[in-house]
Amino acid sequence: MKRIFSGIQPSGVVHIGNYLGAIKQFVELQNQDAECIYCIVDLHTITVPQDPEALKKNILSVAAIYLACGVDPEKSTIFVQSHRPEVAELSWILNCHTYMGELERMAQFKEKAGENRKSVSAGLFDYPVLMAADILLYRTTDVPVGEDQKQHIEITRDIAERINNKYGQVFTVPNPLIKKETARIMGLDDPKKKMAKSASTAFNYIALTDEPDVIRDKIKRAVTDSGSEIKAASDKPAISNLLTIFSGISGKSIAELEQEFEGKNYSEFKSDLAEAVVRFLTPIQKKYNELMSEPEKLREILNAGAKKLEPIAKKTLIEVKSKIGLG
Ligand code: AQP
Repeated sequence: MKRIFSGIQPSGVVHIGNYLGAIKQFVELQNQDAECIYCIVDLHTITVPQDPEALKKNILSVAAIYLACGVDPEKSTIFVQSHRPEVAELSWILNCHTYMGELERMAQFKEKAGENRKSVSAGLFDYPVLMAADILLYRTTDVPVGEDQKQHIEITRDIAERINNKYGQVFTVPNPLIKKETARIMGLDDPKKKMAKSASTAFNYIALTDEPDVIRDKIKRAVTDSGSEIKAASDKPAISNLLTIFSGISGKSIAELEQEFEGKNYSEFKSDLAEAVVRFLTPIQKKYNELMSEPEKLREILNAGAKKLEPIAKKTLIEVKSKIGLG
């Protein structure tokens, strides 16, 4: 049986890129023959500075987003990364089997550290190893993620194979699950860069919790391309991105949408897209608000999830330590 593991950082508002690249797959997978574990990766979030009160709230907010989008705690295990401390110990062991040169090549680190390499945290550099520890601790077979995380799954595979080759079979080697069509949703303000929670302006993303008028305003202001045709093409990155979002939330194919909007202008297209996004998010937001008004219920679900994972986390750690000669 497949074991699925993935996570989202409680580092700000969850956006439609996180939904289309990751959460949508989380929901689909739980309805297949797979055991699903979805994490709120708070330890990854502190690799860059956080406000403690905001972080506490964002952890519950990501839990509520998971549930509101359809992740069902009866079918999937939902938990907070730091509630299972075994991951930190495994992370150390993996660190000792990872090369500095491998981590220096990571695109996410290069992008997030920028010119500031000397003053970012060691945790930011080590981010992929902690991610590998999460995936390997729970003996994951498949990891649903957006395109930006592909390189981190590759390094996870490399570390797992290296340890398996050296000490004998210890880890399950995981595969990435990337949905080609929605693997990389781009920013509304710049279709050359991915939509990101940490973008410098909120006009970059549509948050799943944005009010209807905010959504309408953001889509109205979204960058477009030259020309007037509603068509997905390499010289039309902005319209292609808006079509991808439209397709992802409506279930209509890009070809169907191109046909539907033939002869219409950008303004009509954007207005219909905005209404489609509002329609899609309204029931999610209603559920989200209900869930956020009962934080104790959310905490119960998260605590139960962490408890359920204790045996497998402990077992993996004992096995790994024994194989490499610890204890
Ligand atoms: N733009 C995106 N398109 C498709 N998938 C995306 N993901 C993120 N951005 C896009 C996927 O969402 C999951 C959770 O991401 P994360 O919380 O780990 O954050 P991230 O990948 O670092 O991206 P964010 O949300 O934009 O945050 P910041 O700004 O902090 O980098 C992952 O599966 C990711 O691939």
